Amino acid sequence: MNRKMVGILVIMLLIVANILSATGTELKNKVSSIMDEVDQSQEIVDDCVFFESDSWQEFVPTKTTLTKVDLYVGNYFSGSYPLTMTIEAPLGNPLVHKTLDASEIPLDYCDWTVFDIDDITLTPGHSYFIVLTYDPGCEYFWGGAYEDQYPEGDSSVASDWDWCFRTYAEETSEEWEIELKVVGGLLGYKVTVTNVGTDPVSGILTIEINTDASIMFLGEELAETPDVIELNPGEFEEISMRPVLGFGPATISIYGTFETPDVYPFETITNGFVVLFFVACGAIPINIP
Ligand SMILES: [Ca+2]
Ligand SMILES: [Ca+2]
Repeated sequence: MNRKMVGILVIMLLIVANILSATGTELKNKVSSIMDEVDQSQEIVDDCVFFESDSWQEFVPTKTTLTKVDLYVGNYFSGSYPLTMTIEAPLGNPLVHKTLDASEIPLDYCDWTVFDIDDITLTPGHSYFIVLTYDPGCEYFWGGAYEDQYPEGDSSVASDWDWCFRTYAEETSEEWEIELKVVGGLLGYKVTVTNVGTDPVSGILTIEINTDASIMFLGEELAETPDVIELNPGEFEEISMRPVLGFGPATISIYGTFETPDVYPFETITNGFVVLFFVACGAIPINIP
C-alpha cells in the first residue's frame, strides 16, 4: 500500500516538474494618459500694474509642446478692446496667438486667466516670447515680480522684472509596462515583476494568491504587500509567496492592485495542481486594467 502511494507520488512529481517548465502567468499593463502639465512659470506677484501694448515675457521651455498659457491679468476699464496674447520666436515673429474679449478678463482685479492656443511645437532650450497687445483705449494690468524671479528669461520692463505666466505642455504619455509573472513551484509561488516598458515606474504592488485544492494544510490564502516597487525599464523584482502544502487539483486565484498612485486592479483565475509542497499552475494573461 505504502509503496503504491510513493510510486504514485513520484509519478505525479515528475508530471508536475514537466508542467512547471511550461507554465506561468503574465499580467500586462500599459498605461497611457494625455493631459496638460505646467512647464515654465513665474507665479510671484509683487504688483499688478498697467502695461503698454507689446509688453513681453521671455521663457525657455523644456517640453516640446505648448498647449496653453495662463497669465495673471486684469482689466480696469469696462470699455477695453480685446487683449491678444502672441507667442513669438524671435520677437516680432508670431507663431500662434489667442485673443480674449475684455469680458473674459477679470474686471477691476487681477487673476490667472487662461489663453488656450492651438497647440504648437517648441524646441526645448530655445527662447520664446509671450507678447500682449491691444488697441489704444484699454486699461489692462499684468502681475509681475522684482528680483529676477524667472532667471531663464527677460521681460519688456527691466532685467530684474518678470511678468507672471505659466506655460503648459502636453503631458508625455507614460510608456511603462508591468509584467507580472506568477510561477508555481516548490513550496509555493514565485512572482516576478518586470518593467517591460520604456519609462521608469514606481508603485505599490498588493498581491493575493488563493489556492483552493481538495486538501489544503497550508497556504490556502497567501498575501503580500511589498514596499514601493521602483523599476527602470528592463529591471525586475522577485517576490516569494509560500508555503503551500496540500493535495489535489486546485483552483488558483491571483488578484491585487498596482498603485502608481492611480490604482490598477488585476485578477485571474486558473487551474493547477498541488502535490504536497509542489504547486503546478498555468494561467491566462491579464491586462491591467
Ligand atoms: Ca490648446
Ligand atoms: Ca528674468
